[in-house]
Amino acid sequence: MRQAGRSLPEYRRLRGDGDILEAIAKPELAAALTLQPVRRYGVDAAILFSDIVVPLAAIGVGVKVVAGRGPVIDRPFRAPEDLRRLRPLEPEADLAHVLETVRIVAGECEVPLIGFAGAPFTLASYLVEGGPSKNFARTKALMHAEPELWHRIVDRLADIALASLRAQVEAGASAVQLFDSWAGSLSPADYAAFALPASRKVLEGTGDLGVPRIHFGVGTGELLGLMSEAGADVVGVDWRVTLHAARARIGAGKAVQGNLDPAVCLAPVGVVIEETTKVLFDAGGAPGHIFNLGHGVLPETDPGVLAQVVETVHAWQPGTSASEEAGR
Ligand code: 1CP
Repeated sequence: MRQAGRSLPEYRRLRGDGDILEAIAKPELAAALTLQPVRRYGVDAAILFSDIVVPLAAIGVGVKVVAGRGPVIDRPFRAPEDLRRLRPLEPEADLAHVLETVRIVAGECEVPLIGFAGAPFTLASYLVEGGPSKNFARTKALMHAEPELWHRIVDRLADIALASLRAQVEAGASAVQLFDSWAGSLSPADYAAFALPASRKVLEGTGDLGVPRIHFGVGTGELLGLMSEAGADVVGVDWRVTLHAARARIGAGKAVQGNLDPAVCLAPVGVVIEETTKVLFDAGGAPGHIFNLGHGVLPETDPGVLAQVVETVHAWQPGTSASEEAGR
C-alpha cells in the first residue's frame, strides 16, 4: 500500500513538513518512516521510503517534490541536448544514503522489503512535461515527433532504473517493484512501441537476482496482456478491471497484485470490509495474489479502517463457504 504512512499521525509527526527529498536522504529517518506502516498494520511487506525521482535528483537533474503536487523539473526536457543531462547512475556513490536505508531496514524488519524504481515511460513523462500531467500531451508529441530521441531517453532511464534496483537488492531488498504509474495513458500500440521495450530491459535485467519482480500501473486494463510480456513475475491491476478478468489477460504463470479502490477506504468500515472481501473472492483460491490497493493510500484515510482491511485479508481462507458467501 504505497503511501500508507501518509494516513498515520506518527508519520506526520516524524516526517514534519520539510522537503521529502531531504527526509529520504537521512537513512535513520527514512528507515523509521519505512517501518511505521509495517508496525502499525502488520502488513506482509515493507516498501522503501523513497521516491521514483530520487535517482534523477542524484545524477543532477534539477527536481523538487512540491507538497500537494508532486515532482517538478527545473528545466523540462525538450531537445537532443537534454540527453546529456541523463548520465549513468553510479549507485554506490549517487544513492549511498538510499542504500544505507535499505541496509538498516533489511536488518531490522521482520517482513520482506520491496525496493523500487520508476519505469522509463513514467519518469520520462515527468522530465518532458516538467511535472504531473493529466493528458501527457508533450510526452506523446515528443515520442511521435522524435521517436529516435524518445528511445534514447527511455533507454537511459532504463539503465538508471536497472542500476538502482540491482543495488537495492544487493543492499538487502527482497523484491523489486517497477512503477509505471502513468502507462495507462497510452494506447496499446503506443505502449508496445514506446514504453514496453525499456520496461522489459529493466525487468529482464533484474531476472538473475532471484527476487520477485512486480510491474505496477494504473488504468492499464487494455495493456495487461502487453505488460505480461515485459518480464515481471507479478502484474499490478487497478480497480477498473476485476482480478478474474485480469488473470485471463495476463495469462498463466504470473501473479496479480491489487486491486481495492483507495477511495473505497473512505467509506464506512462495513462497506470497506465488504469490498475487501469481494477482491479476495474475485482473486480466486489459486495462489499468486498479492492483496493491495489499486493505487496509493489517500492521506485522509482512517488508519483504523486500514487495520481492519489487513485483518480481513489475513483471516481470509479461500475455498471455505463462509468466506465465499461473504464475497458474493
Ligand atoms: O511528503 C509527502 O508525504 C508527499 C507524498 C509523497 C510520498 C509519501 C510523495 C510525493 N512521494 C512519497 C514517497 C513515495 N513515492 C514512495 C514511498 C513509499 C510510501 O510512502 O508508501 C513510493 C513507493 C513512491 C513512488 C512514486 N512517486 C510513484 C509511483 C507509485 C504511484 O503511487 O503511482 C509516483 C508516480 C511518484 C511521484 C510522486 N511523488 C509524490 C507525489 C504526490 C507523486 C505523484 C504526483 C503525480 O500525480 O504525478
